[in-house]
Amino acid sequence: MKRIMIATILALATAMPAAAQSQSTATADFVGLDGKQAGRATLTEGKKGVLIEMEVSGMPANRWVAFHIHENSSCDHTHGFESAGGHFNPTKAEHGFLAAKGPHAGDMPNQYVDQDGKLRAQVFNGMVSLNGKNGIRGRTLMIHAESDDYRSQPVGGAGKRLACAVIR
Ligand SMILES: [Cu+2]
Repeated sequence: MKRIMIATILALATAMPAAAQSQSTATADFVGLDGKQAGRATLTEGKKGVLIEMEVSGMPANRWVAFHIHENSSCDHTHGFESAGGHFNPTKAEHGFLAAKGPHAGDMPNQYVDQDGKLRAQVFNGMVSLNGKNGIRGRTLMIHAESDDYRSQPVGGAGKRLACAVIR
């Protein structure tokens, strides 16, 4: 049994470097307000956008929370992740899927946190790419304490920033 597990781990380890170096994939490690790692996202670029797959722990249980791409490349937990800046908004649009002049390219649907405080999600954002003009590599993924109302300016009432991840 042990031998089989070691073989599997080795196979995974040798398969991983190629994917990590690819221009069409990225990873983002989430940091919580305590400064500790809270989870991870993997990002894969498709022809018309980016697929974001993630799992983050220590989030508020049984609640919908806002999830955005913010513009800066910094997650400073000592100042509530303000260093990440505002939403990624290359077209100077309004915030919100339901706003008259929205949305920001970094706007994404609210996500649900399980009763164990884990947010598990797979989200496709068709307004961004990993590299180039609308590229999000070097920007940040952000999870908030409240849900996004998809209308209010400039952040949809999303509340406190709880977890932040720089896309690398
Ligand atoms: Cu946000």
